[in-house]
Amino acid sequence: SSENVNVRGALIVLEGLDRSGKTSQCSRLHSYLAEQGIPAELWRFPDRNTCVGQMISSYLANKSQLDDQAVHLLFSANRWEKRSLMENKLKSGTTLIVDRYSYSGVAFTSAKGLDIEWCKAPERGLLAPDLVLYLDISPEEAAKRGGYGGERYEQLEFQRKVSQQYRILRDGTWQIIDACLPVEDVEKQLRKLVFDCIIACRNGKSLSPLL
Ligand code: FDM
Repeated sequence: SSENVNVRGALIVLEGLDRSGKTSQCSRLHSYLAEQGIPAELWRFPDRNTCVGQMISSYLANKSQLDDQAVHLLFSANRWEKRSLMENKLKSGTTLIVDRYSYSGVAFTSAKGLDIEWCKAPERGLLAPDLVLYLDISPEEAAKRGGYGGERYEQLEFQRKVSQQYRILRDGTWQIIDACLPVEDVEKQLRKLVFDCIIACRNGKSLSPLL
């Protein structure tokens, strides 16, 4: 019906440590939404396809060195360069399922010892997610899952620090999901939360900037 013209999509972000299951849950959610006939796209940050993304990718692969501040700002710029497309997609009714966002930016850089407020500053003004889903797993459990890919941050000691920073960042609006439950149980919880969020956005919940 013509009522659907102004309906917007939801900005849904999945966060968590490496090996928490984010990426596979993102693609499960995406298929679920497709089955439901809900327009949705799968996004991820860093987006390694842009020029900035390629610099980040080479840094993560230990093929280049950058100061902590410089790479932090590249990660942020990588979100800024996608901001207007993101807004257009959402306004045209597409839901975005995003694998990592500003919270990864702040958690990973502040885990290196940089001031958390300094880390947050360049994120202000990006679009605020409608829903943050945190796949909760201890660094030790995550490490047991194996398959750390050998990129720069994929080490237990560092993941412990990242985990602490995520703890500082979470607020009452985050949905914390126990990532050690069977995949199907995690999936079931995520489906419900995502579905409800999409309905809330359709019913007029407004898009806002990240503060
Ligand atoms: N990462 C990711 C950051 O340090 N800052 C950011 O802003 C983002 C989005 O990059 F270790 C880190 C987190 C992870 C690495 O992520 C690459 P993927 O999900 O493995 O591609």
